[in-house]
Amino acid sequence: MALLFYSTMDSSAQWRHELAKHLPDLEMRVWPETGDVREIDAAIVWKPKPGLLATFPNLKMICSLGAGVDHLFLDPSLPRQVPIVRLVDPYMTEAMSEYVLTQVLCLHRQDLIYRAQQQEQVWREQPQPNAADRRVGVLGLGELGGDAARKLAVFGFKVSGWSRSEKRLPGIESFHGSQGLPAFARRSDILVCLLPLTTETEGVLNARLFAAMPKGGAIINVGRGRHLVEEDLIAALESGQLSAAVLDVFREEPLPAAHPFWRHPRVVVTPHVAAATNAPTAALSIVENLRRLAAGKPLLNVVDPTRQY
Ligand code: NDP
Ligand code: OXD
Repeated sequence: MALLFYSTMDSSAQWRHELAKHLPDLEMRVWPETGDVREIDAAIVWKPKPGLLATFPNLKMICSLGAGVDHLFLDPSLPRQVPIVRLVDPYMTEAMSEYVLTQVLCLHRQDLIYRAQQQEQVWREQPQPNAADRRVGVLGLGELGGDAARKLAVFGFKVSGWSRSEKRLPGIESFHGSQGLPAFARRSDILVCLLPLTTETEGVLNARLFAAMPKGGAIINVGRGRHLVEEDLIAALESGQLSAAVLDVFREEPLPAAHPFWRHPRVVVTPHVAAATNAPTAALSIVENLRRLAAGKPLLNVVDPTRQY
């Protein structure tokens, strides 16, 4: 089997090493050294150049090097008949939940206010609600959102979640569909976005959603930058409708130097690090699918191209 590797990150040597540990006979070709394109059976890719995947006539599987697959659907010539699989890695899930818990706890314990007070040498106690009085809403109850929601509930927060399909998760109030979104927003003091980016979810973090949230609420966006309508966030922060935003993902990455988010006192910026792909553990998910492909068995973590996730 010949495998094509393409990534915008300089990680091919590490991936070659990790895959060879499990599949020593695997022939991995790193773009642009593809050799005979007819020999490529599978591709593992991150942000492939539009048009690239269509050049392999015998491609049988496309693996995303991340949990998200929106980077693939940007390609108008993506070969629609080829199954797409994505990364589901317990290590990544734990990392994401760590990030979400860290940021929710910082917002809950008013870290931004105390940091600002320290700058001014102000010794002032802020009223502090208990976790049980803080309502946290998680948009997206999949692999990542589901784990984060469960762990937030363990900390005692009042947790709810929003998904496309109806869910019953112990200790988590569940909402679904567009009809469930306003009620979900109304009970979210802190709202975490862990949705995939699709045509339906693009721009979901907008003025209407912010207006439905309790005054002084906060958002954490770890999904994708295009979930957020940036000017609506700035306006909601200026009006006091929202008190803070934690952003890990952006419409343009790296975030341009002149972008107002860098200097906004109520915005926390991190450089798309909430849950990075970790080759040693992520390789296991890819190896399992390569073995299944070779054996003609059903693939795992297959994306539904009509839903785009
Ligand atoms: P999943 O596919 O497992 O879960 C997606 C969830 O979103 C599901 O609960 C799904 O509902 C819900 N959803 C999708 N579309 C809609 C919709 N239109 N309305 C309501 N709910 C919807 O994805 P993951 O949890 O694995 O990953 C989520 C995203 O996190 C990734 O796509 C990626 O963009 C982002 N990510 C960010 C990282 C970072 O470092 N910042 C790292 C890794 C991922 P249902 O359950 O009903 O299908
Ligand atoms: C991913 C990401 O989708 O890192 O895995 O954003």
